[in-house]
Amino acid sequence: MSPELEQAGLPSSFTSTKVVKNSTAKNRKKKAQKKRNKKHNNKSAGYDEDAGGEHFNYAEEFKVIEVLKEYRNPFTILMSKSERYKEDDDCYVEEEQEQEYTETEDCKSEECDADESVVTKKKKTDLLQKYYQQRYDYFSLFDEGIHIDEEGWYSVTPEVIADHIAAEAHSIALTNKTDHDTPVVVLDAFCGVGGNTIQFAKRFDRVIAVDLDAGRLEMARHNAQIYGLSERIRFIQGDVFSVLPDLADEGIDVVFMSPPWGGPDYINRPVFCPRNDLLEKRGVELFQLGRSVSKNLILFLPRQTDIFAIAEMVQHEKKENENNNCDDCEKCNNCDKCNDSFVVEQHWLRNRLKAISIYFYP
Ligand code: MGP
Ligand code: SAH
Repeated sequence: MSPELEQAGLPSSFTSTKVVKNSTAKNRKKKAQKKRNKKHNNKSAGYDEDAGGEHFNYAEEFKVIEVLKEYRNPFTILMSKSERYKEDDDCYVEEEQEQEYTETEDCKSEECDADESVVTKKKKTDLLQKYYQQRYDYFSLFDEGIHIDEEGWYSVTPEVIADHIAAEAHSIALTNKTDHDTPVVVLDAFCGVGGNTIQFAKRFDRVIAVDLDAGRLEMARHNAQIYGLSERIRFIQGDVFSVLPDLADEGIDVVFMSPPWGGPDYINRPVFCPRNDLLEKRGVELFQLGRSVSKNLILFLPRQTDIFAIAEMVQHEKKENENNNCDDCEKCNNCDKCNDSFVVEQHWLRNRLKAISIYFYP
């Protein structure tokens, strides 16, 4: 166990941080102005805008559980400048990986240079090998005959993380449920090979699992059978954009979305834009669709997701529904009704930041 985690009293296998956003654009502008005024005073306290002070800009925006802030600065994933990202200590991992793929022994030979497909194949094999090594992280019952295809390998949510999300989702569903006599239902809009679906089925009365790919959906059904949970899952093959509107009357308490991030190369983007990098620039539409099915929405996204773009999506939604604001919202900008808030959670596995979840709920 790392000394930091031991000190924090956290398990080494899995920890999660909650970052609560609670700030409007106006507040941000005011804070930015305040910060500019303070810039020179702050230099003595380690704040230096020219040398990476943007960390601190973000830090002021968010409220963080202190002990985890000490463990690892969660704001390193939120930087918007690519140069900054490259300079960051954590970045060596990605650079190392890139080297590994382009400079392997085979690739240096003339023969290999001449045949690009060999390089691609090698890269692919190495990549799948990396995921295969983590097979028990993905499914503890892997040896019972779990089925996974290529996209499944690089997209499946590790079991301990999926279990944690399921617990959070269930608690959100129960808290916001009005009719406690009806079943507690979750929609897994991108079910893949079933990493999340299976963990949801452990806690929820009913799970609706949707995926565009019939083969992968069948794998999810098969895998759920291995866990003895397929009975409570309804599998639907189709495109979320056409399937979800028809599910509005299904009494869905919470929607979970783990869409494709553009393949394993998603990590090479310094910042992942939830508007443009999801489903051919349909990120905003996806968010709105999820919220139209249930106000309780969870998005599972890359670790380097631009959180401010998420905030903008929420604010836009607020503006569209101005009736929900308080009577004096323009001036107020600070009451519960006018303030936007959502929770960002980092998912760590063996000291590695794997992904984030963003929880939206009333
Ligand atoms: P990763 O960064 O591709 O690999 O995925 P790895 O080896 O787990 O990370 P490393 O930094 O330790 O090397 C990290 C996690 O993100 C995976 O376990 C999946 O849960 C999730 N994930 C990755 N991709 C490419 C996708 C995707 O396209 N969609 C979804 N929903 N999840 C993904
Ligand atoms: N959470 C899953 C992984 C999801 S990967 C797990 O743990 O196993 C993303 C999935 O979204 C892929 O299986 C892909 O087939 C599916 N998908 C992509 N576009 C889609 C769409 N428009 N509608 C529904 N599913 C889609």
